[in-house]
Amino acid sequence: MQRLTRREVSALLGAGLLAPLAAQARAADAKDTRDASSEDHNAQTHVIDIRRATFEPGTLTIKAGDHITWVNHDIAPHTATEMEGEWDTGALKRGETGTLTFDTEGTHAYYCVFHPHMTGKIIVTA
Ligand SMILES: [Cu+2]
Repeated sequence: MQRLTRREVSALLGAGLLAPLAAQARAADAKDTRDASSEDHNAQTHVIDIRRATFEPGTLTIKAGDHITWVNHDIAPHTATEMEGEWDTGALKRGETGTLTFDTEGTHAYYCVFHPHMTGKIIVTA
């Protein structure tokens, strides 16, 4: 079980390492690409767009080991935060991205801490 902690995500944001991931995630959207930075075989990066205070798609099914990149297109800052705070992208300003890896099967409900009516669901399969 290896999820990025909030501190690790913040570290990535601080190092400016997440911006290039957005472009990488776009490419991964269209085709199956291997992620050289991961030890997982065939791990994919999925993109969830945040637009008009909505997570798109609202429900996403992925495989264990896959990555998800949230991209905020809104002027307002948003977060993707697990309901009980188990994981968190931190605040994403307009144009910023946050990427997390999901290694364990299960269903994750999440929301935006700034706009609690914004909710989404991630289903991680084996
Ligand atoms: Cu929000």
